[in-house]
Amino acid sequence: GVLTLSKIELIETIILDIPTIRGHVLSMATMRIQTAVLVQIKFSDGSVGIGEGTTIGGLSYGPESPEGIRSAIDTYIAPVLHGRCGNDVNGAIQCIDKSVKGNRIAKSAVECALWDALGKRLAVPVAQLFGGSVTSEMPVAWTLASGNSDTDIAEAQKMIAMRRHNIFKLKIGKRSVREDVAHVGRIKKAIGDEGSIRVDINQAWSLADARWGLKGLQDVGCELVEQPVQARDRMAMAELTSSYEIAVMADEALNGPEDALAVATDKAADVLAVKVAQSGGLKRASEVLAIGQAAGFGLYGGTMLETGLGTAAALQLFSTIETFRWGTELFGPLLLTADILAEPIVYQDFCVKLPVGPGIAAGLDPDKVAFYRRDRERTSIV
Ligand code: MUC
Ligand code: MG
Repeated sequence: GVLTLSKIELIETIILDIPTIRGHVLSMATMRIQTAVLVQIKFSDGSVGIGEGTTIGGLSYGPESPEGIRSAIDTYIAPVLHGRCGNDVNGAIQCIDKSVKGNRIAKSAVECALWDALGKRLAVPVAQLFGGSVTSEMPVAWTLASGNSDTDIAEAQKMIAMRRHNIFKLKIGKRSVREDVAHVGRIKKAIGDEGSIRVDINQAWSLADARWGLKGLQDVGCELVEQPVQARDRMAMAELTSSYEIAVMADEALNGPEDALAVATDKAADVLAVKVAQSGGLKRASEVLAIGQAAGFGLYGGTMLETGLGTAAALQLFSTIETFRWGTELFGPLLLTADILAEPIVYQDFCVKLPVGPGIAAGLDPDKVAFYRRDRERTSIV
C-alpha cells in the first residue's frame, strides 16, 4: 500500500459491560462482568481504526477505572489529536504524552486504534509495522479463580482434556497464606505432570506473608509467583527474588519502560509480565520487552482481560518477539460470555493463534457491540 494523507477526524468511545462465564475471584475483587472501553478513530481518507482499554475489578487493580479511561480519551486525548496526520503514530504518542500524564490504559486504547488504521491503510498487519511476526501461535495459560479448589481442579482437567490449556495461573491472596498454599498444593497434586501451576497474589501479601508463602509454594510444586507484594516495594521483590528458587514475576510494578529499567536495576524479579495496556500501548510495551530481553528476564505475555480486540492487538506485538519463556495468558475472550469480534480468536493445542489480516486483524460484530454497550441510546459508533 501507499500512504495517503489521512487526518484524524473523529475519536469516539463507548463502554461495554460483558458478563464473565463465572465469578473470577481475585485477592482484591470478584469480577462478574468485564468492562471494556472501545475506541474508534475515523480518518479523512475514510479509514477507521479500533482499540480497547480495560482494567480489572473497577478501581481495585490500578488507578484507572473504565469511566476514567473514557473520560481521559474524550476530554483530554481526542482534542489534541484532532486534525493531526494519522500516519504519524510516533508524533501522536509524543503529543499525547505532553498533555496527559499517566493514564496508560487510555493512551494504549487510542494508540492501538492508530496502529490498526495505519496497518489497514498499508494493507499489512500491525506485526509488520514492528518488523514482522516470527511466530503464528503462542502457548496460553488459563486462570483458575472460581474461589473453590474442587471447581478449579475440574476446570483444569477439562482444559487439559480439551487440549486448550496446560499452564494454570491460580489467583490467591484473599485467604490466609496457609489456606492458599494448601489450595495450590491440592490442585498441583490433582494435575500432576499434565500441567504447570503458577500463582498471582495481586500485591496482597506483606513481606512476612510472602516469605512463608514462597517457601510453601515452592515446596508444593508451584513454579512461579506473580506480584506477591506491593508494586512500589521493589526492595521486598528483590529480597524474594534472591531468597527462593521459585521464579518471581513483576506485574503491577511494571508501568512502562522506566519501571522495567528500575526492576532490572534493583533485580526485583526473574520474570516480567508484559502488558500492552499497562505499558501505555504497543510502542511502550515493545520498549519494555526490549529492556526485558537486554536484562535477561524471562518474558511473559500478560493480559488486562481484554476482549478479542485488545487480545488481537497484543498478539500482533508479541508475535514479533523471539521467546516468551513463560508463554502468555492471552485468554481474555474465553473468560467472557460473548465475543465481540466477527471472527473469534482461535485457541487450539494449548496455543492462541495470531489472527491474519491487515491492522490488528480484528473486526467487530456490530450486533454484539450494540447489545453490550452501557448507554444504548448513543448509536454513532460501529
Ligand atoms: C493479572 O493481575 O495478571 C490476568 C489474568 C487474570 O486472570 O487476571 C489478570 C490480571
Ligand atoms: Mg497479575
